[in-house]
Amino acid sequence: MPSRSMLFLLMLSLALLPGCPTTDDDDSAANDDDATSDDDDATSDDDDATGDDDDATGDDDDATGDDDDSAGDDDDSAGDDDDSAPVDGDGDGSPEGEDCDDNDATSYPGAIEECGSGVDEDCDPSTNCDDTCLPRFDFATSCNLPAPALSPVVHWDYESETAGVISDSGTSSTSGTWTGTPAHTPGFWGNGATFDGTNWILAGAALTLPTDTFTFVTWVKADIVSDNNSELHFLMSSGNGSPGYTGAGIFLTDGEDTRGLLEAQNSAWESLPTGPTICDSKWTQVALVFDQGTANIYVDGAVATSTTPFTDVVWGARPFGVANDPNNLGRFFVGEMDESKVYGSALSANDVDTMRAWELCNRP
Ligand SMILES: [Ca+2]
Ligand SMILES: [Ca+2]
Ligand SMILES: [Ca+2]
Ligand SMILES: [Ca+2]
Repeated sequence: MPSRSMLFLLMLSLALLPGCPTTDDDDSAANDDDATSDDDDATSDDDDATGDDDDATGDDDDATGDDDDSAGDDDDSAGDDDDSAPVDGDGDGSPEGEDCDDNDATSYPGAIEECGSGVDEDCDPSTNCDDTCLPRFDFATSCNLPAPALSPVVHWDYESETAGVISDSGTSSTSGTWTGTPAHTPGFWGNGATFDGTNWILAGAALTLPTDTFTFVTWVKADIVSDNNSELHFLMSSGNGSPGYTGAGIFLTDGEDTRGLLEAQNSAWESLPTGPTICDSKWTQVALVFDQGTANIYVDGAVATSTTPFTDVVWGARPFGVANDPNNLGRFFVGEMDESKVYGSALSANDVDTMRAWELCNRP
């Protein structure tokens, strides 16, 4: 019969036999020094290597690419945000971060600008038509058009003048001299010119233009309630009235009405075609196009065509000018103009439209 001491030694030797598993980490070190896949120490770090997150610290310290903790951040490296779906607060299809106003479903990248809304619909502050008469303008689509390939005879941009003389970037180099005080104010494109009834600009002579095809076009902004309320407030004119029944021009009447002036001296013909109206105190494009007897007046793409039969214009000797009639200086214009141009050809409706769109898209 084994003694008591022999029994103790037997039990001790069984316990020390190799291969007998120890399932708990029963030391006091901070490492998990067993080989099982659980983290059975108490130090709150995950010190095993099995790839599962079996601690309680709330961070995802494995490398499996999933976000298996409960924190609100995406702390894996899989490239997707697997914590939560993208937020589109206003349901306009543009998620938070991309949408400039995720509480307004009318604003998102690529939306069409509503002019005068005071809202940046297309999420691009540089594209804005609020100061124009247009109801809306699609910058995303219209601004893919190329620049119109047109060479004006005269282009007065009103950016500045030297000693009261405004230079011309058109092919005729027709400079103009201010009567009264020059007034350059922020216009449609850079600076424009402001006319108060005591100032206007005249060139030294009439323009040399074809008698059967030409175009006058300018941006205009005028108070249609307070100003230009009588007849004949000239925007642009050339060769008008010397001798009588010569030249051409475009003017405002009764505040908002546009009209053309076409004179043919040989038969003492005069035609005063009526165009569309302008709106109040916002920039609008106005054009008079004469094309072999037909006169078209455009206001922001709306057109009125004169059906009055007319022959070629006869150019007289009165100088080209803006904001007054060189034949009668009581016919002044009150308001603002910018980018006034004359062409020695009849622009098409598409030419006029394309020019307006290009200038809207590219103005500084
Ligand atoms: Ca929005
Ligand atoms: Ca807007
Ligand atoms: Ca915009
Ligand atoms: Ca300008």
